[in-house]
Amino acid sequence: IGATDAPGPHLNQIGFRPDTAKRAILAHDGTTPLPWQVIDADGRTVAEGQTVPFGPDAASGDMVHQIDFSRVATPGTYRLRVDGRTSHVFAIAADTYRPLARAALNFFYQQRAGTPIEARFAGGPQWARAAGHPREVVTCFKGRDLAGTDWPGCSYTRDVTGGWYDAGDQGKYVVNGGIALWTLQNLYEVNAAAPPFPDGSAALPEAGNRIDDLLDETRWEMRFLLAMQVPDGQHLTLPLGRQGRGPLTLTDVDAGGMAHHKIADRNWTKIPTNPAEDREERLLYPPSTAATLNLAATAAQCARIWRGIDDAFANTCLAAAGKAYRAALRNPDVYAAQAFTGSGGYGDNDLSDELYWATAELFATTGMPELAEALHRMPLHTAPLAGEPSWGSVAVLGTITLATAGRVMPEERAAARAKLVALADRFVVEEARSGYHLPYAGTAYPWGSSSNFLNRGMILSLAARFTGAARYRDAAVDAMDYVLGRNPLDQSYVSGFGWKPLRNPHHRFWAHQMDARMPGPPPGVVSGGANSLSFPESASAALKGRCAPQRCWTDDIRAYAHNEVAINWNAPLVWLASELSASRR
Ligand code: 9MR
Repeated sequence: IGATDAPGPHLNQIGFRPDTAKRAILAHDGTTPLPWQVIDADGRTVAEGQTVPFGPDAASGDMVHQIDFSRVATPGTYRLRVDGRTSHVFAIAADTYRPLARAALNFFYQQRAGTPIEARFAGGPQWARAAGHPREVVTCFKGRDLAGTDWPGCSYTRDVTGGWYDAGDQGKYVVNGGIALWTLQNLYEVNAAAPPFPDGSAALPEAGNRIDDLLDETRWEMRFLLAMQVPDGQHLTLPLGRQGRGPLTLTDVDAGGMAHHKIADRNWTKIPTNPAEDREERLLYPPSTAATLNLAATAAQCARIWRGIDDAFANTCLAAAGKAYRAALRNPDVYAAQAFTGSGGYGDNDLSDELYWATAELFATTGMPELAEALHRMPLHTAPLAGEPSWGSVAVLGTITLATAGRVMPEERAAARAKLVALADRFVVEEARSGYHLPYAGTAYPWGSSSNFLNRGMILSLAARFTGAARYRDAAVDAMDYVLGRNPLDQSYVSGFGWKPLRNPHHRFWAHQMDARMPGPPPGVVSGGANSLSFPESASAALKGRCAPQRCWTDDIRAYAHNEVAINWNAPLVWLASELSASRR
């Protein structure tokens, strides 16, 4: 079989499970169906059919033909031939997703702050590094910010050593830490009967400690979030007003129990910067209600999960969650101060979803009727879900918890499941409008769009669990297929997986593209992916106004709005790859 230079059919580059949908897309200008064949390792045709012309597809900018070879279910290696073009070899195997799930989880180990990263856990000596920020005892930003607001600082220090670095930068943000941690804790919780990473299954220093490896990893971040809580009785100056852009502040507010929004460098560090060599000043930034509710939600979830495994830790989490929740009710509209350099904003003007999420988590943990009443009074409780989760849109995380976990009455559980299935139905309907047959028909690709696909895959997988209907699981596979190569760039957005993997993420340590002494990314790291909305630096500037949405991407370390990696993007990759690893039919 001779492969040609023309782009072959686009498909998931790691292959398929025997029992789920198998689709490929061919970009081709004609409108008459074309014959295709699936060819096995011995060169025999095992399936054939005709492409289904879709016509022009706005998201890719292509005229496309769809190919469905789902009926090929025998494990083996294959190629797909169509229009004189032959694909790379791909596999059909029951364990297609397992190596991806493992590698994607290992990203969190590699992002750990405050501890040396060891070659034997990191996959090789090139990824070993000395501890970054090994003793992070810090105090609050003091002085004038970019908006001219004066911050008095605080009279205490916090030991916030540990946690995960957020992304390609080395900031640690409570808001984004919250959704990433929730996602991994949820992966444990919905699989408590058959944990995806039992003790000893992951490459971790804690493996063998008789604690589930996924919980070892989540505890690393949970401890950090707990440390970000403002001590009791502390009166602080807090930002006032939407977007926290100042210059107004409220002085002398009882901030005890709130969470600082972030701990980060005063100024942006250059790329590359080995975390152990970061000499920039590190500071706590003012507390925000959003961070406080992220702490309340994840700590409540922690309290549930750890009960019976480590009761002392569960109690610590529960106490912190209650304190954070009360602090958020006392200070409900403290929007994150934004006028700083050196770190990202994670600013959010609508905190009703954060409140809903935290209330749902605390209710699921405690069963307190007051919390159920509070939930039922919120408009979000009866409203349809807005969409897949993101760091600033978290109501759906609360709904997932009500649907799957904790002390929730059957009617409450059923209503939450119905909302999630209705959301999944919207994603399934979108497939018919997508040339690449994706559960995402829009043409606005936001910063981190890979995570929109992965989070949709999570919602679809939950709907598959609740209903047993195969169409949801197949649509979840479609979402994963996009991330792993079924896209017009024929790009696997995950490092180390596929014939055209991510190579040059925006990252201060995996900066091989800029400095040959630095490593490239370890396997299992997902790029933010196509972004059709913002082109803030020179590497992507040439794309602006010239790319179809799915083509707005470049594998360049400088392209931070297109090619960064982040904990809230890798977390749903772990979730979905783990889910697709399990047999459910
Ligand atoms: O993921 C965030 C995205 O939704 C925002 O549009 C963008 C700009 O504010 O910031 C992204 O988050 C970045 C954070 O601010 C700093 N660390 C890296 C994150 C991923 O790029």
